[in-house]
Amino acid sequence: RDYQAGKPDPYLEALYFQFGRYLLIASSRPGDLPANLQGLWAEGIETPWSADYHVNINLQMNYWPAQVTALSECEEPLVDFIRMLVPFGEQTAKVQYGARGWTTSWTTNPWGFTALGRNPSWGYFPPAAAWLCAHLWERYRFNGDKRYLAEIYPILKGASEFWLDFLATDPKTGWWVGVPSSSPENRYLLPDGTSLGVTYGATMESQIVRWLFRQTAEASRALAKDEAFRKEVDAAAAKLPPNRVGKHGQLMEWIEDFDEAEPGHRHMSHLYGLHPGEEISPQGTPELAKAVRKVLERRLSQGGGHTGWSRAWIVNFYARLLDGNEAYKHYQLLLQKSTLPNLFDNHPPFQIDGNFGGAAGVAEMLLQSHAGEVRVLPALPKAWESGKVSGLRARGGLEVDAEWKEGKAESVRIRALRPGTFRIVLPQRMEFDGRRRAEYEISLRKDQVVEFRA
Ligand code: FUC
Repeated sequence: RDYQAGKPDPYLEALYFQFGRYLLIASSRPGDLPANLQGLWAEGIETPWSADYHVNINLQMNYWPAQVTALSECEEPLVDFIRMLVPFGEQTAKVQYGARGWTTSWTTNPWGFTALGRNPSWGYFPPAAAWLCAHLWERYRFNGDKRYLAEIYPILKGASEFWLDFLATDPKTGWWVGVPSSSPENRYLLPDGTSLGVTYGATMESQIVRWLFRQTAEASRALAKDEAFRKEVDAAAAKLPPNRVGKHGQLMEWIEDFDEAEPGHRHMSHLYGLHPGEEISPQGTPELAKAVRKVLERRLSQGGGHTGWSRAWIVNFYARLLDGNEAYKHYQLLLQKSTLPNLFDNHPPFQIDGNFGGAAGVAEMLLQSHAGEVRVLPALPKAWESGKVSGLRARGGLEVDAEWKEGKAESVRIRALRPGTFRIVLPQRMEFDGRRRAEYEISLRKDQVVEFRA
């Protein structure tokens, strides 16, 4: 209550992060089903949204903290669940779309439901399967296990085959687009004011499918197999619509520069390319990063971020924009406005995704490892003046500890869980091996530890 009234409480902020990890440990153990909308703490027989697995953000968000906060085992139920879905998704691809491969739509369940929902604006979302595949791929980036990669490769390939069959050529631009296509649960306005949910080539879909194609190509390269298919998906990735900036300076959510029917909508689907995707970043694509910021400002000025998971996603977005203070502001709002007295996330009603998304957001503020570099303390807010963290995990197989005082890093310790070459970006110039820099390219042996000092 004190925190909700504005009293600072760094202990509570740290506790919420650890509580998120605890909830994943308690609700997602090897051999079980994955954590559902309420983790496993659903009250009653008839539960909100049937305690199911929404896959247009919610199930995915549940697993955002798994790898980065060193809970890889807790992600096993998700991997098993995706494997279970594939044969059902193959039938759906064949019967509903006449396509190869597999797909699923906005929600699913332990009985392999992969068909469409009854309303196209929310019930129709074929990129969900490709989004789940991103979790399989990210897991490989953390564990580097080629045997695991060989097992999941057919799942990635099947999801890619679906899109190779399903995409159509836009006669105006020549781009390959999904048609019909939707931006989860949002609607757009035609010039005459008509509001519609379905279009073609929605931005989120192109981002997800582009990443799927690239992951599939990279997986085939890592396994040194399937060269012909690799060429096909590589070529297809280049034909998808690019990200574009619209009349408000915003990243366009749809293939045309439509306005949203609900400008403060909770889903910010077209920012997928920034997070959890990685094709947009302040370092790599500064113009698009600016357009992403515009989307966030517009959504927030119209009441966006009102559900717990939506607020949690915003923490992650600002962390990826390397804006620690803004990320922190939304972390505070998550705890103040969308958290119940027992620390469960409040959609409302109670829904667990915000707990997991919030914990992942904190990790994202302290360590990032996408787009080819490892960034230590990339979005440290002013409010966390001094502190320390240990045991975070980076893609490529690193374990990272850091300590900071008065907003400056004092020491950073990195241990390689397997050999590799890494580009490390520190928050400021720090000393390592007699050299003083903010960026290092380092090759590490397994179990090798490197330390950077202020
Ligand atoms: C998605 C969201 C809702 C809710 C539901 C369970 O459809 O749009 O806000 O979280 O899943």
